[in-house]
Amino acid sequence: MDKLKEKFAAKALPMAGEIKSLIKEHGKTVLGEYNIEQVYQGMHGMVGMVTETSKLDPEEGIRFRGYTIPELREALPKAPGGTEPLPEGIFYLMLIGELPTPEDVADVSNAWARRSNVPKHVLDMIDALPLTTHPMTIFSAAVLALQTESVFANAYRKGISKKDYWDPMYEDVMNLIARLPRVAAYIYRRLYKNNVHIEPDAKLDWAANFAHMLGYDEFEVKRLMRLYLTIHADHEGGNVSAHTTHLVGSALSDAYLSFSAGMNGLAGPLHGLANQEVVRWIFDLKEYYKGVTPTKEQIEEYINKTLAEGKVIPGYGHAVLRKTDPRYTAQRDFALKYLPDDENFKIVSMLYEVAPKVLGSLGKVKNPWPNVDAHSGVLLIHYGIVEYDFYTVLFGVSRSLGVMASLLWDRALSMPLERPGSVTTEGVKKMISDLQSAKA
Ligand code: HAX
Repeated sequence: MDKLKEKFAAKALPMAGEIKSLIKEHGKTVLGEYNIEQVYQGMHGMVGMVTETSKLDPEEGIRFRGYTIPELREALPKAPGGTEPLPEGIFYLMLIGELPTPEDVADVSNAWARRSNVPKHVLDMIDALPLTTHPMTIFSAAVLALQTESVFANAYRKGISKKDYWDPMYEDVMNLIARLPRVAAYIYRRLYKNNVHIEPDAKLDWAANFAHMLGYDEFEVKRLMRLYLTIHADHEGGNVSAHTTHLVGSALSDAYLSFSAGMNGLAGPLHGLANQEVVRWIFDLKEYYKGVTPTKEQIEEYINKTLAEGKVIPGYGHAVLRKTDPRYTAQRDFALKYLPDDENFKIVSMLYEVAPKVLGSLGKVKNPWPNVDAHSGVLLIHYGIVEYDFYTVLFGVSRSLGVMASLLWDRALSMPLERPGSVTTEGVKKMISDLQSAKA
């Protein structure tokens, strides 16, 4: 048995009992109120689920098990000679709730290398899709095709006690995460590198092996990949990809079915697809100004043009955050250190000076500051990964760490079927008039 599995069981299973008593004693305690606006506008700010892995503060940004991104860039174990955390470490932290040692991280790395085999039918299925298919569609379909391997689905069919659900779910979660870099790299090489594939190297860590299979063996790309896959991992439970994975998983759909559903949400332009949209927007901006690096005034003019066309400025705004996203800041920090003279980074920096002012002046944008997606593309382009339609797949590979850790917690804590209520507008109107008559 993986050491991680033993540690998880020791940590999570007693908590299931604790939660039962907590609900028994305090189940009727009121957590908050909500209003009509929230019901109509995406349930923003309504607390409706429990997520153990991370918590988002509107002003401060994300904390993973209490640690901020700058703290984790310091504290998480790194590859020999590396400067950025290994994503294995953030997965361990989210799952176990404690900072891992280098040995813990090596154990996770080895477990994923051991579990990474992707069955041939999945690669054949990828090969069967037209080359014009969006990489996120292929990615989601490939995850579904992997569902043939679900240990949980198999155990459920054979008959398994509720209290043991977490056990096969652990196997699915680990196997799925282990297989994703190979699946994603296969999609990338097929679409953009003449269908010439690169075999995994089991000696490399998860992120370095991914960079290797994509075709980038340079130390600098591996360094970026470790940072990228760490900071995109989780953003508490309510974001579309995390919430979808959790919701679908609540029907006892296995990890593959749940994660594929989550990825379909990540593929939306208001969520993870924003990273490709940012780059498209920057390239359109450059083309508009005839390929010459635009000035701040021209950037402002182009923002206003985008807004006048009724479009959003991709990479800016957030449903919860009210300050610059610390994931943006971590990437900016990386760029200032390693690529300060990059032309696209300079545009991203000018945008940072101009866009919040313009968006803020509209008076309706609740958060005029940049989010994670405003920065990631220019770092990838700098190192030659220019195929921006693929960027959301990179995000998806990272997001697996958070949503899969959460799904495993869901099963260990016996989280039930999720089934919120809904209202009709007729019902809302009646509620309002009843309240008004009661007051009169
Ligand atoms: N550009 C232009 N207008 C924007 C805007 C932006 N970047 N952000 C918000 N607005 C507008 C909204 O469209 C809305 O306009 P209407 O009232 O006319 O409909 C108004 O400001 C109020 O919106 P809000 O309450 O501030 O924002 P929401 O919580 O409704 O939406 C979004 C949050 C992230 C969807 C939004 O800010 C947006 O569309 N941003 C651009 C797309 C983007 O970067 N998405 C990635 C977000 C982070 C993420 O999930 N990454 O994966």
